[in-house]
Amino acid sequence: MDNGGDMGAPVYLGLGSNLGDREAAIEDALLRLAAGGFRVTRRSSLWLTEPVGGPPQGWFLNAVAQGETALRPEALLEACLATERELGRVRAERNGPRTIDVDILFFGNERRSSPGLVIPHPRLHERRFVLEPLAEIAPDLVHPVLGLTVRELLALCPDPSVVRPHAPAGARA
Ligand code: PH2
Ligand code: MG
Ligand code: MG
Repeated sequence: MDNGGDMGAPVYLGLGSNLGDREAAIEDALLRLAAGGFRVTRRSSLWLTEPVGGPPQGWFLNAVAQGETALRPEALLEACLATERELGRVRAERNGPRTIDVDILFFGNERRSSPGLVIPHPRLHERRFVLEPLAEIAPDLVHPVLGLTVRELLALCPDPSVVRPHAPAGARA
């Protein structure tokens, strides 16, 4: 049956950068993902976030994008990893500094659990740097496994790390 061009339920990606021009990396990544078949329908603002885990490292800019895609989850993951490579990400140390990280948070209500791809992202509910930007654009979205809204997950999140709005370039002191 013709689905009238429906690309399915919204997909949410998390983006993070703490190396180089962080803001440019997030913008560049979103453009590359769009070119690769992820149509961005909403995006959060940029949030300045304290690093969680990993070695001592600089603060991140984090953001979340909502979009639609005809790609299967595995193909979208490939597009995310290709974007990371194109932006010069070098995977040295787990949770180490990176020019860009692009994670699939939700893919509609789908669930996946293979070694390279777990959907929903298995740690998103533990991470304020994901929940805060997600709550900005989708507070009523229900986590398909945990059965709680993003707003509820944020209220319950024990992560004490600092997450605050990133002042736009023109408004910085
Ligand atoms: N990503 C991680 C580990 N820690 N901390 C912040 N603040 N932002 C991130 O994007 C981040 C992190 C693993 O991908
Ligand atoms: Mg990540
Ligand atoms: Mg990642």
